[in-house]
Amino acid sequence: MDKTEFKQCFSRRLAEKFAMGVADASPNELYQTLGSLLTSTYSQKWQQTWTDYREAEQKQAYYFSIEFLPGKMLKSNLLNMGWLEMVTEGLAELGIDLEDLAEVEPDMALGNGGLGRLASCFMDSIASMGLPGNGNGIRYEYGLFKQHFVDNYQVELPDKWLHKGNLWEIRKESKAVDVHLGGEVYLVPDAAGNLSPDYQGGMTLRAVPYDTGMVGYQNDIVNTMRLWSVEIPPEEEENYRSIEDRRTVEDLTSVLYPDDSSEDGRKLRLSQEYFFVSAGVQSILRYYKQLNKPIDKINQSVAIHINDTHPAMCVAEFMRLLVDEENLSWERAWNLTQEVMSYTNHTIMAEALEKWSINMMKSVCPRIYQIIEEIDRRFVAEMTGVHDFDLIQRTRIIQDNQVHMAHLAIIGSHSTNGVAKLHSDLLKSVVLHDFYLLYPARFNNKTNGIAMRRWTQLANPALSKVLDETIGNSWRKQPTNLRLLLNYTEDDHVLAALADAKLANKKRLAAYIQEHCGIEVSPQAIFDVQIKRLHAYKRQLLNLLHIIKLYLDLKENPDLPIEPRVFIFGAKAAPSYHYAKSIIKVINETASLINQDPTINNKLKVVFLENYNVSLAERIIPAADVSEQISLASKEASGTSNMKLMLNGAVTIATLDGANVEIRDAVGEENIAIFGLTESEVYQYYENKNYSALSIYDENATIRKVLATLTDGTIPNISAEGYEIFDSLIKYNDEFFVLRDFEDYCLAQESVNKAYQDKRRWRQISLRNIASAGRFSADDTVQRYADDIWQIEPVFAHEDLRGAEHDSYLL
Ligand code: 26Q
Repeated sequence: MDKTEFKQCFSRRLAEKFAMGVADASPNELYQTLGSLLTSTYSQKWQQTWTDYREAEQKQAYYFSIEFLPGKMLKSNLLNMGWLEMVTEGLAELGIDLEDLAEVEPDMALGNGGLGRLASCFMDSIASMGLPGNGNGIRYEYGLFKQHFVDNYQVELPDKWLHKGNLWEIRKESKAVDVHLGGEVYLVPDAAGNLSPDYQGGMTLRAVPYDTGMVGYQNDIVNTMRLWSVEIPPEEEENYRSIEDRRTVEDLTSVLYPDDSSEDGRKLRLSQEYFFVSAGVQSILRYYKQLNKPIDKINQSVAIHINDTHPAMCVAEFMRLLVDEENLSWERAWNLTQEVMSYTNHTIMAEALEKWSINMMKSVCPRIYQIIEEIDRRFVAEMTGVHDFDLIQRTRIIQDNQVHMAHLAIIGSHSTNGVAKLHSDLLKSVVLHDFYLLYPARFNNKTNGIAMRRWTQLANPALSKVLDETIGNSWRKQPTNLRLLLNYTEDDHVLAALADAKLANKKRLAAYIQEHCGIEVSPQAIFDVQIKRLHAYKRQLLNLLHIIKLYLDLKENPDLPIEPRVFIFGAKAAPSYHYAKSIIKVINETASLINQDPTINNKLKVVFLENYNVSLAERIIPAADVSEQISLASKEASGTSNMKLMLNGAVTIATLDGANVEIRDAVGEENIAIFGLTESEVYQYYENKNYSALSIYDENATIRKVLATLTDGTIPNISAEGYEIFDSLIKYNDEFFVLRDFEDYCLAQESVNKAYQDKRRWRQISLRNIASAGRFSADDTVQRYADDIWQIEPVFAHEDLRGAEHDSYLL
């Protein structure tokens, strides 16, 4: 479609939908119009993709994730369809700014953070690599809460993201399945004498899928992300008369649990997990059976991926359907299950390892519990005599009246992977060491990646333009070609162009900060960014303590030669995470103190942006000079904002944790500021039990001075929070070794300050970071999953199956 055609189509569609002309339409009406033009255009490719997959009879992967975090989809779909430039220009000629209408789209925020965003980057990459892969998750009525600050405290508001409808989704009532929850199950002999389950009581709910097209990057492929929503089956209506009963059902897919990295243990959460697992697995089986292939060859057609343990019940649900419904023997079903399933671990924090009490699992999904019991029984029987008793006791699924979901996922699958080299090594040597002894061949690493297109082409057009002009545009399809930039490290013209792009992005962010926080920041200052969920192990506190130190230093010596810096935070705390909320309060109060202090003379500003989400990330990341990746070594499984910031030319200050290690290897030691304990030093402290925060405090006057501000009134309005944080460090011995790393962190910060003072050197370091980020493309990560774990291939038949007239997005 060319621009002239587009303008005609757009105006016609607007008239049809709203009986309006461009001059009268609101941004929302324009957005709805453009969106519907896109969906009606790609739906043809979508249907074709379904047909191709069916006819090619190739294996497909299903990515089960309780979270997806796509953010806004309009511009990403435009880009992937190859329409972005044409539509931007066409709309401009109609007097419309694409940005204005893109702003109208609510973020699709059905995830907490890294894990959910990774799932969405993978969806983009799977489609863009032409791979047959689908997403499977929950269509929450409310996304992650919206964060507001009131008196510098976090307050949560509901995210009613669907209130104006969602134009990307299609409700597929004909593909609904029933899910049984609760009640009791008895095993009774059938006519052939086999035991079969007899369900008593409980409730049967309808799972209705809403499909969203995942448009591949300029390759005519449109895959599917299928999200399930609960409904009362029409034939059950009379059983749900009261508002309370109806509410119990509707609650099931109402809200996303807002805790990341902490086990919750509530019944509704377990019900959510079983609901989307059962709906997804049933729908996969139904589809497979329509192909008329033998059930015991299903492993050749289906790969199911378990994203963290939340969907681990896939193992038992798949067994249930094969054994109870398809009448396969246990042994055959078990082999198929293990071949179909694979599992990714995203965490090393013990408190995040999911466990459910036997009683709760029995009450939510009794048949699944029976099956897990049998899996566990056979596991123990098989291992007995081969491995020692203690090892078996530590690795079995059911222990201490609890079901260990990671154990179920590992035992029931053929692959367990971590998300960065260091993390995968730690899984083998520490966290899942016992399992590594049992199944060494199952363990592998798949370092995370990011959707390069969103994080450069969409988020940073200024940088993209400089890249095109310098190294050509091949990096857009092949991000490792960013390496070509290294030929220009000594080219002052290119260094200046990159710096200009960065400055333009900083001006844009500065305007946003002015508008939303009423704080004036200079775009010439260093923009120092820490954006991620608020969690003690991520150590936003370390960042804060360093800020307080700078503040005290400047108060003492206003002429201190430091580059002006703006410290920018974006972070939500889980609503029930008291300590994390206290950190937010203290950062906010420190910000007020510093920003209003005229003696600081604008050398220091602190900005905590409200409601950090994907859209805000797209605004902040292109404007960042410094990337804070300062988790305690061994605690951050990978991190992905580290990759996004590097790609956008920020210089990283980091501990050797997660993917930071691989970032250092890629960019070279001279182009990153590494500090702090290593993972093995951290483990040594654990082993020797000899960490003493108090001794560090006693021996370090700077630390004493900085910590005093928490309780002596220097930082106003934080008496409770200040003591809480002080006590966490001194009384409770500083769980995440903040004080131990403080001095080294300050030195690293000084080196960053110094590097920035040499403009040319800074620009070169920034260039080397951009040039080295290509290896973190999610396209490559996903290709490794496809090759090593899922064994899926692009549908090559594609080209032949479709006529030439379908070759581009024609209307
Ligand atoms: C569990 C039970 C009950 C309620 C909530 C949860 C829950 C929800 C979300 C537990 C964990 C999460 C999210 C974890 C997460 O985002 N982990 C991050 O995954 C990223 C992608 O691999 C990594 O880069 C990060 O290092 C890791 O922290």
